[in-house]
Amino acid sequence: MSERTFVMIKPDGVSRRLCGRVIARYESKGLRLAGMKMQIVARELAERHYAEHKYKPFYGDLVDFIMSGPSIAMVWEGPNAVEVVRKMNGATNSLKADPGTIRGDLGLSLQNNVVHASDSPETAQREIGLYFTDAELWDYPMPDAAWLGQKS
Ligand code: FUP
Repeated sequence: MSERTFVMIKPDGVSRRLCGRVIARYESKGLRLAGMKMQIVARELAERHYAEHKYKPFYGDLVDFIMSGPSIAMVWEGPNAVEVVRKMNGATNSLKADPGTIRGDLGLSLQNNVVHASDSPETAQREIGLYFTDAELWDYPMPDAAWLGQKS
């Protein structure tokens, strides 16, 4: 069954010109891009996004970092998308993330870890709702699925 997940290319990924490579990985995996938006996240949105970390010592730095430059918010869709994207992103700390993952291959540190992705379908629904309206999310046929005679 198809599932949607929220993904962000963080300011470090944008400024280091890694967007194309990150997006290509999700596309190559067969996921479908359902929504995309570039912005400098407003403080209120950043605080709502990371509300679960509000009382952690790194919260202030995290919010400042996510607002430090333009980021790209995206919704990716496909079977098991939440788990698939988390695996592709790798461990939170880039220095501990396995080679072959986005953070393992491209990330610099715990904070500069290139991407964010939802950690559960429930979180995905909440985060997608923070960043996108329904009208900003797109459904369209996948030609490769049609060629294979599958439902998209
Ligand atoms: P993840 O789900 O992999 O994005 O990781 P978390 O939700 O645990 O953390 C969110 C972000 O907070 C991480 F991307 C980096 C930052 N962080 C720190 O800066 N210090 C920490 O000790 C833990 C997380």
